[in-house]
Amino acid sequence: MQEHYEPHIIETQVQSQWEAAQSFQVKEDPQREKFYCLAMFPYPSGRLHMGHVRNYTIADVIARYQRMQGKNVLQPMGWDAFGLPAENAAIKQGVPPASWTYDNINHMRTQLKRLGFAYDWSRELATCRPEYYRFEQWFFTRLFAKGLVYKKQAIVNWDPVDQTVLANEQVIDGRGWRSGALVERREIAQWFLKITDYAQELLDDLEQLQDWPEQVRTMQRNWIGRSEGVEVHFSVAASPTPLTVYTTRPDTLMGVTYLALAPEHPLARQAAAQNPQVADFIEHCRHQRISEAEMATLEKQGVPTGLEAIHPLSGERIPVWVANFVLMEYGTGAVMSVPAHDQRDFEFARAYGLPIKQVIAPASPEQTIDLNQEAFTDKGILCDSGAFSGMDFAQAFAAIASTLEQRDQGKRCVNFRLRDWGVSRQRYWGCPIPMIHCPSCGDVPVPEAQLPVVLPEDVAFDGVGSPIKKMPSFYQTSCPQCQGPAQRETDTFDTFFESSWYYARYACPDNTTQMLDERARYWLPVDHYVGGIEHAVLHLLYARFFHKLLRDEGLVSNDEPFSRLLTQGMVLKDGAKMSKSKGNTVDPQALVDQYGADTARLFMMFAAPPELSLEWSDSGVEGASRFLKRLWREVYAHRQQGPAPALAPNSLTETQRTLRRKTHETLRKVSDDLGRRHTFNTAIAACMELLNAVSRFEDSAADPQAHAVRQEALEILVLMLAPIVPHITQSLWHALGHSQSLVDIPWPETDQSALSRDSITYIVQVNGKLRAQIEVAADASNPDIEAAALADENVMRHLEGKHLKKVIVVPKRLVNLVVQ
Ligand code: ANZ
Ligand code: ZN
Repeated sequence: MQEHYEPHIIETQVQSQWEAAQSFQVKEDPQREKFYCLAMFPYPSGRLHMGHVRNYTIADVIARYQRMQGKNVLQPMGWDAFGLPAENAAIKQGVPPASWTYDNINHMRTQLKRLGFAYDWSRELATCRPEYYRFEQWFFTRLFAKGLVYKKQAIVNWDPVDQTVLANEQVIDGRGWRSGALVERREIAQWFLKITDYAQELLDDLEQLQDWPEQVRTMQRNWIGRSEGVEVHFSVAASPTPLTVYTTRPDTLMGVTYLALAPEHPLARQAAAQNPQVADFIEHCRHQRISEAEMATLEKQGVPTGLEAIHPLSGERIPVWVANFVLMEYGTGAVMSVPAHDQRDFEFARAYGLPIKQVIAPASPEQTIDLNQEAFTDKGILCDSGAFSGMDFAQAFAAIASTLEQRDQGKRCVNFRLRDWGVSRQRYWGCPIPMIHCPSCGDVPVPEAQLPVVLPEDVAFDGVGSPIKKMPSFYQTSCPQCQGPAQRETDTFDTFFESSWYYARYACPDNTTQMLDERARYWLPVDHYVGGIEHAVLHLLYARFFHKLLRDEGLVSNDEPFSRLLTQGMVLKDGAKMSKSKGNTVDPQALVDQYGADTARLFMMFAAPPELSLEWSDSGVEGASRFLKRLWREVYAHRQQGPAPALAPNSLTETQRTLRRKTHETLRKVSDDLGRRHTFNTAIAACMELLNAVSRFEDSAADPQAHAVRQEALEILVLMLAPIVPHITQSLWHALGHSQSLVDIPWPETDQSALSRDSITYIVQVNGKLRAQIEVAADASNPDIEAAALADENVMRHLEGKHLKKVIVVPKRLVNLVVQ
């Protein structure tokens, strides 16, 4: 054993041992419990950033820990390789997006290997390769055949100067990022996937995901946005078909004073044909990009159409307006406006002098409202509503819905905020959508035998439009049905398409004939998925949807792709998110170059629990490095005394027993921290304490049992740290006298007899109520006992938000915490 810790030497040695032994290549083994651990794959932007290092270290620690539990662990890695940054870089640097991407992949693969992640590299995939995307093209044609794919006109951001469609992130303050031109809304034909057919199931199955953060489940629930309401039909004087609105507040029906249409509503267009003021307004709205988030702050604007509708119950005539705050994409694209009880309707009515009619009174007489100031939006008791007056919300909902249904003037319905997934992108660097447009047969999918539709990679890329749109050799083709001349689709898939199924493809990346095979059924679902909270909705919802599509095609056998989800926090510097645009990044490569991979990994895992943000600190890195040096020194000094004899637990001195107890107490805690709580930072803190105890341990060279006790402590310490700092521990494991590779050693078992003999059970009370039982060493001091009581999870819950006034320790019996 070397006297000094030289991370660069041992890390490259250990990594080549793993590589030579193919230590992390795995095969399906039905005899063993499988564990599929996955971190969200990176976009190959050029270099790893600290967020990657944190993400991949967390997953690696979990994977290595589970392997030590004897499981058959799969941990793969690949590249989310299509996307806009490659196009932007290509414009700036004049290289084709493909070669830029492949260069980045090569560089980042080297960086990942240098960090020592336990990946099965034989399964590496890149989504920009035809071997990968051919199967999503095939799958898309399957979905088309099943009626789950359709084409419709949809709005895009159009840059009139560059003559190109812009992604949302390319629109800055309403202008094109390159040209600076005012962006227009333009309607073009695009492909959609019917995710709304799965809305209810996507919502219901969130209940299965108990091991997901509640926050993520709530975000998905809100995004899906199920609501129960009523569709009400209003007949319109000049129109043969009634105008239908969607409302969640049918109880306010008698307070309707006008109707409002989205600018894109067919009736609004009809009115525009006769009324230039309406036409102007619709044109004006085309330039206003309105997302739902912007709606709340938008200045409410509108024009009357001149049309009149008939109230279904009162028969009154009410005016129909066009308004900018009504979305065509939600409900029916038309609303019944109740200014007294809806704030948007209220503001609009005030701006245009429309009547405000109260029909809901507060349920409690104490509550006062002022309809001169704002709408009263709470649910309450109906007033001024004829036969419905006096009813509460639920009664009125039922009564009004039934009345409308009996008269054929409406029906109850469920609505989802979730929209169908528009997958067309008018971009070059993506997977070609496998469709052909024939002038006589219409849209025809590319037949299986002609797949993949390969994206030409060797292109001149200038950023003005997509090169394949200007490349007849790409888009000119013949119709698979009538053989006549036809045009290939030149749009590509949204890159979320590729990232929606990559986790499954890792099971069988070498299958050239099938998208997925029986190996996917062995490995799926992913047992532990690790990634950023920014993917809480889109990626994670699309992947859940895709998994259900795969299931319905018979390709996977369960309902959900990710059993457990961990969303890691951000990496901060000086309290701000580390990002290129802020110029406050620390390059992980420099960190690894200076200190080695183990220090980088240890720092990341020690600085914060995984879900919380992590503040970068140079002294934290120094501290991590010092700890590893000390560990090395301790093992070195120990082994200078030669090999240790067998441990004889029953003939130990008091100090020897104390160190053994500490060793096994630490093991018990670390097992729980790594396996269940995923609080790697507290696990590391416990290991540091154990190392302190080893250093303090008085060892008389004459007593071989002292040597044996310390050997055990160091071995267990090395094993516990192995998932976090796999290189140094592998070297130290050999130095401690073992020839087998550390990656094949199981997690050690706690020796209960080392723990229990000298421990006492204390009862912990909070304000006299039993809240926990804790095991405390017989010789523990009062502060130790107190600390152990306060560290208990259940006790912590009962202390939350309270003030601890007093702690009473009754020796050998109980701890009472007095709180206020
Ligand atoms: C009358 C009413 C009275 C409404 C009232 C609310 C309060 P959620 O709950 O999110 O589903 N709405 C319906 N379609 C719309 C569209 N296309 N654009 C903008 N707003 C639309 O929202 C349903 C409510 O949002 C509906 O209920 C409708 O306004 C409005 F005191 O109808 B309500
Ligand atoms: Zn044809």
